[in-house]
Amino acid sequence: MRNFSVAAAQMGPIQKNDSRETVISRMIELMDQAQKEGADFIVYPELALTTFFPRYYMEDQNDVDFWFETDMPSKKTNPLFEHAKSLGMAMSFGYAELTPEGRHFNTSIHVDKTGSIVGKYRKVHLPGHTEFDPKRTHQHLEKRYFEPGDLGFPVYRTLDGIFGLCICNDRRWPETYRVMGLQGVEMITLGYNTPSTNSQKSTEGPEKRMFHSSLVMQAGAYQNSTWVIGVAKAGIEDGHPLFGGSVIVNPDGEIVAQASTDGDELLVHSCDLDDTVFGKKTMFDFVRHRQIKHYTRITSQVGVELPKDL
Ligand code: ING
Repeated sequence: MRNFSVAAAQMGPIQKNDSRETVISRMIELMDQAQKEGADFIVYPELALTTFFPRYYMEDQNDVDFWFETDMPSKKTNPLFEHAKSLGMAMSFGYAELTPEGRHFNTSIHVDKTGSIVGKYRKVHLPGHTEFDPKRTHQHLEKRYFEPGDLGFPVYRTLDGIFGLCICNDRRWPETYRVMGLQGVEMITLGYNTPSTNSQKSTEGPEKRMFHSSLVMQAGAYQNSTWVIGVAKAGIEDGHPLFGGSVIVNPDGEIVAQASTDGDELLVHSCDLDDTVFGKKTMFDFVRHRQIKHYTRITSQVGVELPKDL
């Protein structure tokens, strides 16, 4: 038994004018509630410190950099780190990272109970576009404001198990889970900020969005026999709706807890990392079943290449 209690801390909307301090106090409130409910580890969303600013077209780099953190922890985020340490609570959360070299990433970290950053990840799959697109009901400019992550999909040992991170759009790509699965991952934590409606396809509403979001996390969990914790930033941010649907998915791909609101909401569930063992020893015992000589297209091709004789 390698049991511990996870709190998926879904966050409601963060408005453009909300200060980092206001957000940090909301995160601390959720952490206190998680502590009361016996959680050892709290998981916050993608870009948890600010509104989802990639929905706005900006040209002035100073306007863009306003949304980024140059230090982690910093004066503004230290209270969160100190509070977690005082409670002996591990945590993971996402933020916009501006490195000393001036590089911009959509980043997530895992901080252990002693306050050390034990895991760091920079979002690899950036959705959306780089220039203003007048055809869209709202912009999605992650390709404009972030570079693709340069850390790969690392795993790290903490809480007596093997953990990994990914972020939002990453959850839609099977490669994300498999690369971590091939490193023995037992729990993947991810945050997301997903618009309720498609800016290009008016027929796609929140139900379809929610279906796809759960589908990909359940598949990733099952196909790699790992826990997946998916945590939304939800609600209406300055008129732009994001959907919730945060989930805790077990290594069988079953949703064991799901958010029912679009606000700040805590899901607490006891997770046993040993629940990953059966799948890794049977159906997804990769070394016994995978035939990699037939998989070469997956890393040798970016896009579709029709066979010559097709
Ligand atoms: N958000 C979305 C996501 O992958 C998106 C991007 C929007 C995908 C709409 C599909 C449809 O959940 C982020 N931040 O990646």
